[in-house]
Amino acid sequence: MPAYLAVIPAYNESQHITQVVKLAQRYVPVLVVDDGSADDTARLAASAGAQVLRQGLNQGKGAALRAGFRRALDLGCEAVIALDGDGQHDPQEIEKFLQAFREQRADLVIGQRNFDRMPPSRRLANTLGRGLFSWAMGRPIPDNQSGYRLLSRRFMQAVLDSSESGFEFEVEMLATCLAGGYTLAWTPIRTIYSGEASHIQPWQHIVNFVRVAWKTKKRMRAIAASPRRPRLPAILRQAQDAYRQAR
Ligand SMILES: Nc1nc2c(ncn2[C@@H]2O[C@H](COP(=O)(O)OP(=O)(O)OP(=O)(O)O)[C@@H](O)[C@H]2O)c(=O)[nH]1
Ligand SMILES: [Mg+2]
Repeated sequence: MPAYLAVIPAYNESQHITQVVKLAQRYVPVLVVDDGSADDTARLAASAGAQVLRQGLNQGKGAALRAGFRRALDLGCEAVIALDGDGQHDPQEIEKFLQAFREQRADLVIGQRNFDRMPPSRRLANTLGRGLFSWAMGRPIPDNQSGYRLLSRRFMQAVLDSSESGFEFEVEMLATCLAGGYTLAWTPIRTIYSGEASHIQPWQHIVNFVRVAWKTKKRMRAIAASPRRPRLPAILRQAQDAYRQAR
């Protein structure tokens, strides 16, 4: 039973998947969720040593991540590290996420990219997205679209009932984290762009992103308006967490 698992959602990633799996496996066991790829992604991932979960039809990155989280929960994992299969996330940084998890008892650790190192179109999209989503959350959120992240077991359980099946699942996850009182941490990561093809369909993404930002704004407003629950002393909170995890 592995304590940690890397979950890699992959859609037509035959060009990069072998290398990503081989590098990630140096640190943790790897599960690739092949989301209806039309190429050799699943076969290559398996021969590189990953477990492979195959979804027959393409269901979107969010749906693929949730399928991976369900498998990790069934395996009894303490946490998962999600990373992209397109080579934009350096698996050698997995240790940083584990360190933040252990030292800060974080439920969600997000790899923060440096927008200045992105090609102009991605820099613009990420900067606008950061502004809009920070407004929705009511606090600065430095990088809401980074797919390199660690989730604790209890936080995986908290995001399973999301209805977002595309890229917006990762954006909504931030609202679920802060609205639910989970611990959020950031770790700087390398920003890698080497001309990989993007699966993002710009117009569809913009519409969905604005929808999720608006939903988030309403969610955060409702929380601000509701009476505050009394905070338990830290020791009781830890006992409560331990009890929940043991269940
Ligand atoms: N399971 C699944 N994974 C997907 C899908 N679309 C993209 N992915 C995976 O999600 C990861 C990120 O996809 P990208 O299209 O590179 O998106 P991005 O990295 O946010 O955007 P860029 O900055 O343009 O690279 C990759 O590992 C893809 O294979 C999908 O429909 N299903
Ligand atoms: Mg990418």
